Amino acid sequence: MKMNLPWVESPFFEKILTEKKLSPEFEEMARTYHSDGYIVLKKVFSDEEINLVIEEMKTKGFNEGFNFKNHRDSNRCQDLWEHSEPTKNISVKPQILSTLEFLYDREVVPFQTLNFLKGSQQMAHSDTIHFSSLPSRFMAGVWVALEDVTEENGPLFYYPSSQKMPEYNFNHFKEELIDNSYDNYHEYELFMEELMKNSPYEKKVFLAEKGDALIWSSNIIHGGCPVINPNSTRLSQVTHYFFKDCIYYSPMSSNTISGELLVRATLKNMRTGQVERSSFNGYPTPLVRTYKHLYSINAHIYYPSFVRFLTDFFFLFSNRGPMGVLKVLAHKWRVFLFKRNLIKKI
Ligand SMILES: O=C(O)CCC(=O)C(=O)O
Ligand SMILES: [Fe+2]
Repeated sequence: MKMNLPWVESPFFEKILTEKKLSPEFEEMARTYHSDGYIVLKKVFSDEEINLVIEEMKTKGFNEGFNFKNHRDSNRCQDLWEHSEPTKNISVKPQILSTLEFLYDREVVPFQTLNFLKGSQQMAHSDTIHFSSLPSRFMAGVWVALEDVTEENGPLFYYPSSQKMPEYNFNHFKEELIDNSYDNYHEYELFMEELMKNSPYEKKVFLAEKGDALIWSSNIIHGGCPVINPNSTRLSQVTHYFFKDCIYYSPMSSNTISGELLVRATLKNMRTGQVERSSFNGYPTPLVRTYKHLYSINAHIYYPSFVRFLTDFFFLFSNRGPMGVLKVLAHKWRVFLFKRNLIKKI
């Protein structure tokens, strides 16, 4: 029975597993991922691969003199891969990509890296608050130890099997019908903390050795333990992955009650360097911009196309300039050809 879910999260998992006729090793991997929501791959990366990344973190990611266009603070830098081949190589390592494609049965789209100097000490959360997909759950994270992790330097923690819970966002506990924003994030963290205290799930920590990787499913609850030794480092790299042919959005900045979603319009596929466009299972999706970066998926309400064109044009022009307008026009042209069966893929 096919569903709009990754097969490893499907209620028909056992049946699909039998049909796949996998080797015992792969069967075991799929079973663990299905039940626990994560798997550990030991020693995937060599010291050489990792030491190159550590060097780039020093000379680029955390070097104030280096011109870095993405977000960074004293402990965390985002999308170092755009400036660093070794960082990108960790994310696109064939063994990681093929494992993800085995688990999700769709082409994988690596789209974000985070490099940490020290333990993040982040409170419990599910990454689906930041990145989600439609069909849901086509997202995964890979956490890589760039040095050994102990109880001292703030290991990653996680709650096995917690991915089976619903995907919570602000609209599950806020009374008003609001547009969400980062300002509400701490409330979400407090909600999650309370939720996990009252849940049957048990906290585990990942005492990784340099070169180990942990693949986690989109909705597993995780965070960073307190750093006991304040002088310790905890060098690590996280990559977030989506999968092809989904609508990619951020629940944290969406209004999930009114169905207005912050659809990611600038998601860059690390494998191609190209923007990855949203679609629902490969079918073009009628997105109507309702306010700033919010979109409603709407096939029926009459919205004269010239009005849509004008509002989109002014919005795009003021946010992304003439090149942004050209790129969207090129995309619309491909959608036009796709609808007429003149091309197979958008
Ligand atoms: O590395 C950690 O401590 C947590 C990182 C995390 O939550 C993430 O990157 O999604
Ligand atoms: Fe996270």
